[in-house]
Amino acid sequence: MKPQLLRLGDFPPKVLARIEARFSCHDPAALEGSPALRESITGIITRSDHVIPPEALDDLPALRIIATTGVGYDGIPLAAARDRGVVVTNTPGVLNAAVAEFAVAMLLGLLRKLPESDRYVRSGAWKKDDFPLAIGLSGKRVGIVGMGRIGKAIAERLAPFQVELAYYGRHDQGLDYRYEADLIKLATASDVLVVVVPGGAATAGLIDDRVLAALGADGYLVNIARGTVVDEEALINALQNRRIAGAALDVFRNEPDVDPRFFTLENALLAPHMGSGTVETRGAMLRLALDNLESFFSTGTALTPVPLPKD
Ligand code: 8YV
Repeated sequence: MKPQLLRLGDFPPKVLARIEARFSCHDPAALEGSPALRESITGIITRSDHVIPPEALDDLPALRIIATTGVGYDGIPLAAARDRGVVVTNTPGVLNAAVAEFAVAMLLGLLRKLPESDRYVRSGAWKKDDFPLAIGLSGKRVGIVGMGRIGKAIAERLAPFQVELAYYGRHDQGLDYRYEADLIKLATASDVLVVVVPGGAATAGLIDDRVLAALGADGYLVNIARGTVVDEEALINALQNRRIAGAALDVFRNEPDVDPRFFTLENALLAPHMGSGTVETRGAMLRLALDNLESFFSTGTALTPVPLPKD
């Protein structure tokens, strides 16, 4: 008998079909009024951009594993999982290239005014006046906030653009790029900040009005991490008052209900959390999530478990 999974978060039909080829997959509604089904659930499959409240794990006495299709696990109640002896897995590594190249694409699009240029040509404005000059990337000082696997992949892709790279993180990793232990100092010495730290309580509001002020009126922000990492009120205010030059954002608080004030900002490039959104990458993420489940159910060990909090 196939292991019984609870599906939390939306999955397209083709993805569901691939899950159901290997597991029996149920949505929360199917468990309502069915104690027997609820008691048969041994795994949860979810998405990293879906937040699971701790109480969702209640009344699942047979739950043993939560597998997310994504590298971020800030939406998973880790302490609740730990307390219940539940393993949590993510899909690290397989999305580094996709997310990194999208961060570079957003930065170039922002600096070179790509969205505006497309609208300009389509509108016929080219017949009336010149398109405004943009900003080049070459020679700029780029500060990477969070030098994990994806941060490193971004740095590797930016280096050929002849930029000056520096980074902020928990410790100096002895890389070829300058390490800055003080985020304000990094922002002060950067033309661009690329935010790629993990989401969660430890990074909530990390990019606040002080950091934005240090980045300055000629500075640009790229957020490919989580919406929670940025103080959105401070960012909107900085963009509205041009206290920073622009921002490219792939993530927002309360996705997909993006704060409508972003929609009127000409110095913001907006994307729908699509950093890992390529056919190849989402396929690899799903495969790894399903392989984690299969490995765990057949051997008792997962392939890529995440560390659970000790206290
Ligand atoms: C999302 C992401 O997971 O991997 C992550 O942490 O944020 C993205 O890849 C994507 O929405 C698919 O779940």
